[in-house]
Amino acid sequence: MKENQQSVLVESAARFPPPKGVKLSYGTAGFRADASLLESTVFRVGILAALRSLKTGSVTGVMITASHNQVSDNGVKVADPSGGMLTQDWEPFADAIANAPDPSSLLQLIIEFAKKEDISFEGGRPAEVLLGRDTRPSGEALLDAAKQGISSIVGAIGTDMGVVTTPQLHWMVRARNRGMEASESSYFHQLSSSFRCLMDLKPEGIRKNVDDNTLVVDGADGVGGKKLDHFKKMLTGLCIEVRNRGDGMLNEGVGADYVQKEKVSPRGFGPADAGLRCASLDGDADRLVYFSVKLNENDKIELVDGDKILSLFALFIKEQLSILNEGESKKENDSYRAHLGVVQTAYANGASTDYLKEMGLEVVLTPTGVKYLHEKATEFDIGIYFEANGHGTILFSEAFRCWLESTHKTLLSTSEGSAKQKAASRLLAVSQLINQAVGDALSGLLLVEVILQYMGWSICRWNELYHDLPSRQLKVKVVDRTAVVTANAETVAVRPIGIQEAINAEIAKYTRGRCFIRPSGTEDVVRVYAEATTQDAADALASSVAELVDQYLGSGTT
Ligand code: 16G
Ligand code: MG
Repeated sequence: MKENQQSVLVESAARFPPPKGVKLSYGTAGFRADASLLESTVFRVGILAALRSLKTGSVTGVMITASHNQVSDNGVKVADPSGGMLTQDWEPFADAIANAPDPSSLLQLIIEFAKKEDISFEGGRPAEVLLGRDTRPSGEALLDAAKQGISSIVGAIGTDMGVVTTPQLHWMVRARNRGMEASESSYFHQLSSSFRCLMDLKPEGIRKNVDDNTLVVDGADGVGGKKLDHFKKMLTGLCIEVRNRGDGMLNEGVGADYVQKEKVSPRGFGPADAGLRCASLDGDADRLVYFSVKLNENDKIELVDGDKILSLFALFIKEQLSILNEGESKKENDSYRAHLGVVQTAYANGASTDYLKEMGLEVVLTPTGVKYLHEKATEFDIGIYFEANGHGTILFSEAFRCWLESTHKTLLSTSEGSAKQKAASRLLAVSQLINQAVGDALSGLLLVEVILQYMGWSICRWNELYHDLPSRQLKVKVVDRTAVVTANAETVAVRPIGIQEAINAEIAKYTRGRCFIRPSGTEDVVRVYAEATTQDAADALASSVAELVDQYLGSGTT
């Protein structure tokens, strides 16, 4: 590294001293903390994103958001050139630079890392980073810190994409690296035209349910509600009413995380909405859940969570594949048997996993956290992944998309059944509509809506696909949550020694009992999840296992 580059780094780092006595770590979803603590971290993440761009010769992204956290928090994460999450190999470097105590130790870390990764600061394509932020008031100052971090790598360019949802920023990074236009209008154009295409391909004669014309969306008082309120004008065939568009307090009594965890209606929804189809986005619009308000039961709701969104998607995709493959089994070589798989975590309701397996689908579990599910889903031709909390998408492999495009062309030019050609068109449109970079509440919502119309289903009919097993989640405060070590996608606790046997003994007391523990990646607690055939049984199983956690690891259930 040339001297000039070294001095620019040291001088600019001196403007962003790290907060004293705070240790930050790049958790499941980047760095998150009270916004007042984050300037130096965001500055350093700007450097990291520029280095990642230099290393890969592609555009990367920085998103400033704390998702569903309270408004006084903020956070930052990096989008890799694929549009997905930052490669896990770079996370330890992110931790190291965020915690470097002064400019010279920061410089030292960068020099060593650049050497190890063979990053060249001269001659190659200059680094370019796309920047986005959500609606938090702290976002503007943090964006400036990120820009200064980027420009402390000489020649690097930071392009501000403005206030965007997390999935929009990831989509733009992916688009730029594929030579496409990376703007909000191109994002909306792609979504609305693929939605239109799917709407035009609805089967004739599906009974239109007049009660189901309107979708009411809780925008969490965040960026997603604002964007959807603007975007809905570009959509035909769907009537959307957006509430909580940003006038109230972000994430307070609103949003997908609140609705899914508390199982109650968000602020601004009430008994008058009973029976309506409602959806809720989280603070940065990468999570989506549906719900309907129960009649005469105050704020109680029927929750239609990520598992059910996944099941609806799987049903639709499987149907299109069967249409496409009809009668093809006897022919040789001309039929591509798409490998369809679904990815869930241990939090997926057992009834959903049973339902998917009964459909004949391959179901794989991964640990909690989008980066794990996403990675696994790329192993399929079509990989559908969802967390119960509403974060997920459908990934199409490049090979399958190419096959689909050429099959579609062939089907268009021959007289072969138009049903097949329509199925191919639908799958192609889904691959355009559903965000390939990351879970996206806006694109997910449009796909749900078009499938419900295709099936002629109300939200109640959809919710009847299967009945969730009663479940309970608890968290236990412990001295050291890292003392819990899990295996098999968090379904087994291998540490502390003996705890799994004790948990198994509790599970054995209940019909269809299932229970696991895991250390949280975002809070200083151990989480307990229990499931059984009745709510009382699930509650009892969860509390007895929480007691075990307390016995093995110490101090108090919250
Ligand atoms: C983060 C993850 C989410 C996961 C949650 C678990 C991303 C973008 N978000 O919000 O996928 O479900 O953490 O939180 O990866 P926990 O570890 O505290 O239970
Ligand atoms: Mg989020």
